[in-house]
Amino acid sequence: MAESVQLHIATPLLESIPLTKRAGFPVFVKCENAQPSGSFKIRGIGHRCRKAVLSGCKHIISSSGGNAGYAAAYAAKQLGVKATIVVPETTAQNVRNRMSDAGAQVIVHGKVWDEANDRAQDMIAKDKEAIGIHPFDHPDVWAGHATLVEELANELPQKPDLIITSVGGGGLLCGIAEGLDRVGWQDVPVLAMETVGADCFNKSVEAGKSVTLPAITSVAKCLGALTPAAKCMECIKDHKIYSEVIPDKEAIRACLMLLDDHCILVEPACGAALAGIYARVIHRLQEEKKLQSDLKCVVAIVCGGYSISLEELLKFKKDFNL
Ligand code: PLV
Repeated sequence: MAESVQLHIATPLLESIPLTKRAGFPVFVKCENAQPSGSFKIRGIGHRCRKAVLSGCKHIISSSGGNAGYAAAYAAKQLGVKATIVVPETTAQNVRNRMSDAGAQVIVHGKVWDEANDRAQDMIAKDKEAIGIHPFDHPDVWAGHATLVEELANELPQKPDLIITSVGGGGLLCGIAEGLDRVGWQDVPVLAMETVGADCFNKSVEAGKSVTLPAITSVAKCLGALTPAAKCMECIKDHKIYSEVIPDKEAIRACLMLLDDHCILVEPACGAALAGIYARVIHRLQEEKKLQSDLKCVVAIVCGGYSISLEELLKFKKDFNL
C-alpha cells in the first residue's frame, strides 16, 4: 500500500494574465497551493516518508514551522503510521489544529524552528521505531521537490528563462536545482527570494559559507530557518542562482496582490517569491544587466502554505499600512 498510495499531485500551471500584464513579460504560475497539504512540501516530505515507511518505520517525527509538519502529518495518515510534529510557539493555532485533525500528536517547543528541531532530535534518539523527517535538509526531500521541475518540463511551451522561488532552509531550492539537472535545464537561472530577518541563504551567499542568523525577525515565519542546508552552498556553484531579499512589507503586498489577481490566499513565505515580480526585483536585475531584457517565459512558484488566514492577512495589511 505504501508503494502506491498517492501523496502529491501534479499541480496546475497557469499562464497568468494579470502577472504577465503587470510584469510586461510572460509569467506562468505553478500552483503548489493546490497540493493536498496546501504547499509544495508534500512532494519532498511525502517521498521521504514513503521511503521511511517502506523501510519499516512505524512513527514519523518531524519538526516544522508549519507546512512541512502538516505535509508529514498528511503523509503519515495516508501511509497508515503514527506522526508526532514539534512546532515552535510561532506556529499558529489553526495550523496546529490542522496537524491534529490529520491524526498527528502536536508538541509546541521553543521560540523558533531550530529549537523545536532540537526537541524533535531528542525524541527521535529515544524511539527505535521512529524516523525523523527534516523539513528541508535531506536528499529524499530534494528528490521529491525535484518532481516540480519535471512537471514544468512537460507543461511549459518552452524552456523557462527564469524560475522564481522562496527560500527558507533551502530544501525547495536544492530540489529545483536537482530537477533542473534531471531535465537538462542546468543553465536556467533561479531567483531565490527571502525576507529581511529570515535571510540565512542570502547572508551565506554573501559570506561564501554557511551563516547562522542570531534570530528570525521576519513575519514570514515559515522561512525562519537560522541556517540553510549545506547543500545550498553546492547548488550555487553548479547553478545560476540570484539571491535577493525584500522587506516583509513587500511579501505582504505580494500576498494581497495575488489574492486580487488570482483569488489565491498565500502566506508571507510564499509572498516573498511573488515579490520577485510584484516588487519589480526582476526588473531591477534586468536594469543591472544581470537578466536578459527579452524574458519570454518566467515561472513563479506559488509554494502555498496554510500559515495564514484572511483575518491575519488583513491584520498584516493594517500593520504595514498597505
Ligand atoms: N517551511 C518549513 C520550514 O520552516 C516548514 O517547516 O514548513 N514556502 C513555504 C510556504 C514554506 O512553508 C517553506 C518552508 C518555504 C517556502 C521554504 O522552503 P525551504 O525551507 O525548503 O527553503 C522553518
